Amino acid sequence: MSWGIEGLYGQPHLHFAAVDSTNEVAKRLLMRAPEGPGATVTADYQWAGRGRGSRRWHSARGMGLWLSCSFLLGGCHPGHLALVAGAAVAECLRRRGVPAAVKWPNDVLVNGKKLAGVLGEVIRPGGKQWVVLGIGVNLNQVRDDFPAELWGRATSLKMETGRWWDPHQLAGQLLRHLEQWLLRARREPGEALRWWKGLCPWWGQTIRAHTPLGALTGRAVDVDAEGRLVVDTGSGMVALSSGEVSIGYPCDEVGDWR
Ligand code: BT5
Repeated sequence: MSWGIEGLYGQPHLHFAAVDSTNEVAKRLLMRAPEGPGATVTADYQWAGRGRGSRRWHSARGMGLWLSCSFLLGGCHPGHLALVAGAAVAECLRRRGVPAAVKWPNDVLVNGKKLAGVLGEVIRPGGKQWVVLGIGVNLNQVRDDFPAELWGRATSLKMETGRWWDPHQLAGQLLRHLEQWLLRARREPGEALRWWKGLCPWWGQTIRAHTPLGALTGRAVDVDAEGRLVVDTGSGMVALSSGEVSIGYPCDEVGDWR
C-alpha cells in the first residue's frame, strides 16, 4: 500500500523494511546531504530503536509507526521540540476519538499508559542547525508483543480502541499536525506552550522527578518559556530542563512512570 505522504514540508519520504533506528538513518542521510532538503524516514522494524540517553525503544515489527523527519530548526526553541511533537501526536489522536494526553517532556499517554514517545536531536552538519525528530507510536500490538517489563506501562491504539490502525493513514495525518505545531512554535511560541499545557491533565498534582542532579518531589505548576517543567517543592520553585517524571507520588517508585 502506498504511504501517500509527501513528508514534512514536501521533502522525500523513504520507507525501509528494517533499520537500526529511523533517527540514525535520517542523521546519516543528512551527513551525506547537509544542504538538505531533509527526509522523512519510516520503517516496519527497528532493531536498535532508541529512547533518550541510553534507553531502548521497543519497535515490534509491523506493529507501530516508527518515523523520523529532519528539518531546519528555524526559529523553533530547541526546548519546545519534544513538547510540540508530543502535542501533535496527542492532538492527532484526540481528533480520532482517543483520549491522549501529553506528559512532560516527551511522552504521550492514554489512560495512564505510554502510547508514544518522541526523541528530538539537534545536529549541525554543514554548519546549519538541523533537527532529527523521531516519533514512535504503538499501533497494533497486544500485551504479549511488548517485553514483560512494559506490561501495564505501555499500550497501543489497538489495546485502547479494539481495532486495527493503519500506519500509512496515521503517518500522513500526524505529519500534517506536526507541520501546524512547528509553525505555531516558530511564530507564537507562547501560544504553542499554552496549547501544550491544555493537553496535559496533571497540573497541580504531586510528581516525583528524577533528574541528572537527583530526585525531587513537588507539585507540577507550569512550563516556562524555555519549555522547562516548573515544580513547586514547597520550599521554592524549581525549573527542570531534563528528567523523568512520575505522577501521583507517593507511589510504587520502582517502575512507576506514569
Ligand atoms: C522516548 O524515550 O520515549 C522516545 C522514543 C522515540 C522512539 C522513536 S521511534 C522512531 C525514532 N527512531 C528511534 O530510534 N527512536 C525514535 P524515553 O522517554 O527515554 O523512553 C524510553 C522508555 O520507554 C524505555 O526505557 C522503556 O521504559 C519505555 N518503552 C520502550 N519502548 C516502548 C514502547 N514501544 N512503548 C512504550 N514504552 C516503551
